[in-house]
Amino acid sequence: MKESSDHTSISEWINSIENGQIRSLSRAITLLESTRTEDTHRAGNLLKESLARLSATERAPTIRIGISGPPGVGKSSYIESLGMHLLSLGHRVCVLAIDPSSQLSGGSILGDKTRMKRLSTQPNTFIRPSPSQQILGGVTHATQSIMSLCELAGYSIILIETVGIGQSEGAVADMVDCFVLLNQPGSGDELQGIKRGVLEFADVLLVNKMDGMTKSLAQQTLQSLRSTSQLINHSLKNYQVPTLGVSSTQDIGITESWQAVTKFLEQAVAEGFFEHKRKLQQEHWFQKLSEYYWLHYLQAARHTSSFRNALIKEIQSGKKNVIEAAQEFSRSLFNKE
Ligand SMILES: Nc1nc2c(ncn2[C@@H]2O[C@H](COP(=O)(O)OP(=O)(O)OP(=O)(O)O)[C@@H](O)[C@H]2O)c(=O)[nH]1
Ligand SMILES: [Mg+2]
Repeated sequence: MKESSDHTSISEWINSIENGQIRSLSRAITLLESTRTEDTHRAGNLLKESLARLSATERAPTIRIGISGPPGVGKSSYIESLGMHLLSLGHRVCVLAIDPSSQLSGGSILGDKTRMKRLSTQPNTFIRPSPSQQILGGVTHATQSIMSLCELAGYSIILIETVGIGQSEGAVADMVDCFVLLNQPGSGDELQGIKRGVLEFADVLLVNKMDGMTKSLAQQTLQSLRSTSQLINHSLKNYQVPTLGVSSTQDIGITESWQAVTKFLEQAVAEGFFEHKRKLQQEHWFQKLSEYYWLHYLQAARHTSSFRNALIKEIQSGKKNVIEAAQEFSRSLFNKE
């Protein structure tokens, strides 16, 4: 009885998300982000039904674009400017922010709505700041689930802001159809510091702040970045990564940057690379979700297992070493009746 009434309310909930009710979408995202064990089951049901609904209807795929770059480079400002341009083209735009460092800082440093003043007041726009709490199992599996809900809500483009801190670009690149990397105007020496590995994730490279006092430095950076980018061996055959200058605050080069993104997407679709990346996204999502459920399982076991407490005592009294005990504990989880 409980299951069936839960099912009905979830169906209604999904209907209202599909009908564009922003509050329903926000509530669903909050549920997916919840770290409470009692919410996990309901979140799983909501997601399951949403995915069934998505695959039952024919719709053009929502395009997922990752916008990354170092802190303060102007990611939020660029998203504001690009978002306004996309609205003018008739798109419905969703902005998500993920903060790979939130597990360390415990706080949200991204998704600052005040940096997106124009965009945040527009209809056909949904902006979701990064979760302020640590999500069990990391943020990435939740972000992919949230993207599906936004797809259900009919957004045609999802822009994901993430701060670039080395390895995090790879995680984001695995979730999106196109990865845009923003660069700071800086000296040639600083440019040397940009890891080749990070550049290799980029489908489009931008140098921001091509205006005012920073314009000439930005132009120099653009020159050196152009020569570096020629060396990038992109996974899409015969693709030269476009490298452009923009000013997010002055709305300069925004249209051209979007043209570069669409050109990349067109070539990616034509060569089957888009489809290939979508499959990789699913594989990555499956992996992250499995880790998430496994962690849940482990946490539940941690609360109940007297065997675990006995093992800890054995470690503390020097009867067993940590490795032996951890292996024994993990095996016991598999072997449970
Ligand atoms: N001159 C100039 N300043 C810019 C431009 N874009 C952003 N800024 C400024 O750079 C600062 C940082 O901009 P944000 O858009 O918040 O940068 P961000 O990369 O989102 O920052 P975090 O989310 O904190 O990593 C702000 O003071 C912006 O006004 C630009 O095109 N030109
Ligand atoms: Mg920002």
